[in-house]
Amino acid sequence: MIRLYDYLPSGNGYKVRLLLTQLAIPFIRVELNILNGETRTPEFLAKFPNGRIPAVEFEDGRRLFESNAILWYFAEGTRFLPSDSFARARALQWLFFEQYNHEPNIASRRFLVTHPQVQDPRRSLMDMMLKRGYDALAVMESHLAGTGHGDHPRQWFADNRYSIVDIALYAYTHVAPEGGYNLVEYPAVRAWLTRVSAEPGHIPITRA
Ligand SMILES: N[C@@H](CCC(=O)N[C@@H](CS)C(=O)NCC(=O)O)C(=O)O
Repeated sequence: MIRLYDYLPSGNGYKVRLLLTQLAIPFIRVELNILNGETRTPEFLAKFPNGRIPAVEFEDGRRLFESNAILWYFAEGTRFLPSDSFARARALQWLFFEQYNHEPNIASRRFLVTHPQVQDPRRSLMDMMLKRGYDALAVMESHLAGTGHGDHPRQWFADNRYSIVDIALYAYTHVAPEGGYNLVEYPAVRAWLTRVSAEPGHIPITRA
């Protein structure tokens, strides 16, 4: 069976947990405590040199890390990933956006706020992360509310239906208040969060 190396509070791990659950793909979840260096042991690094979860190991020994690459692999050929080439490029656009503009600010700030005991040089960047996280939320709000030139309101991020892009962006947006973000000025984002959580097979981030 597939083994998913995971850490329950992690939104990146949650993305994979959520998709596998919604696809009804069985998996064994291996919980690693990232605070105790359990992803930095010689054994783990020999398999996953990036030293981070989520990471997946298949029965035949193949391995995959990076949450959005894992989502892409499992979503291929399912309703969670468009087949049209432009829609797929749009999906990638949002997955890269999530990793470059959204996660490094919103997820990192949440981690630092919820783990005050962890010493981390990024603590000097809390204000910058707050500002950049709000910038990312504004981009999402504009897409969903359809406020751009010649634009229209949208329910989802890619191809007019729920997809791995919604999963990837939902993972840290719905817990953004834990990192000090107030979503009151993002009504379209809040309505989209409610839609995502109403999808069949949805599980909360706290569900192992
Ligand atoms: N870009 C990676 C980020 C993975 C990541 O930062 N994982 C964190 C938990 S959310 C981790 O394992 N940290 C442990 C460490 O750095 O030692 C992804 O999307 O999978």
